[in-house]
Amino acid sequence: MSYLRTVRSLCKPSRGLILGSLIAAGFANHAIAGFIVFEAAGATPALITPTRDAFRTAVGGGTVAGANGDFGGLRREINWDGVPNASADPNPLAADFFNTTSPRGVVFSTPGTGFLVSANAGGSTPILFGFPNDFQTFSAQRLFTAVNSNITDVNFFLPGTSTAATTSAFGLIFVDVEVANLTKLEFFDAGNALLFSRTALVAGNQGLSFLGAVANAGEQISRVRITSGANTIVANGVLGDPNSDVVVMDDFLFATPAAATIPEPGSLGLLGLGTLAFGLMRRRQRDQ
Ligand SMILES: [Ca+2]
Ligand SMILES: [Ca+2]
Ligand SMILES: [Ca+2]
Repeated sequence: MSYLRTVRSLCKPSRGLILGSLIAAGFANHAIAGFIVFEAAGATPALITPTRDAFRTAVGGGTVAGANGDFGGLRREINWDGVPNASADPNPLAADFFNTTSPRGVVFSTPGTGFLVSANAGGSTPILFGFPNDFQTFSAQRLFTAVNSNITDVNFFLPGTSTAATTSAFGLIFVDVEVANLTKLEFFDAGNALLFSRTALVAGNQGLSFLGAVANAGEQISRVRITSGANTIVANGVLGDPNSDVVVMDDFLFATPAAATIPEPGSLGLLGLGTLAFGLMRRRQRDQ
């Protein structure tokens, strides 16, 4: 199954409320932000590939990566598969691996204790984090997870630098989503205001779920929070809680992080509207 739809996912405030918040805050375009959602779930990679491909097209296209997961300067991917053994299970993945060793403009953080990329076959560490009956790959052979937490935060930088940046689109593949409304994506702006939130489709045991969204009104995503199920991976073959849904991740796809621009294109019109409303209010007060 697959769905493509535009979601006005947050509030739909009345025009008066919008104008009120515009006057109070200067601009508040997140309140009427829209994102184009791409989502699909299925038992095999083939069932979600068309939706992944549609997301790729929406973010600039390309199917063959250049250096550092770069697709024409427009977008990036991380499939984890090229991570060396020294940075894979049982060894931790450095949080800034994909902005230093392989600069793609993302640095991870978590309330947990770190990150793991799963082992390749043929070594002494079991593949798929030691759960071959729960996980599979979308892209072979490696998967990704936070350790001791179901939360991964993704912060964006101009690739290879410490200059904070924003993206306009983010999507990923979840593995083994079995319970609804636990696994989700949240996007935040530079002021930490929530721009977008959506839960992943249930794919069943060992299934794959794609969830991504593309800004369609100039929204600038400063941080993505990924909530992967409710369970945690403690170490290879060890869960934090045997009774709740464990979910891990495969491919990340995102628009190449770029320097934030202020004001945003969508804000210009709103700012003008706010100024107009303010002017009208003052004129009305003056006329009374
Ligand atoms: Ca499972
Ligand atoms: Ca992979
Ligand atoms: Ca699960």
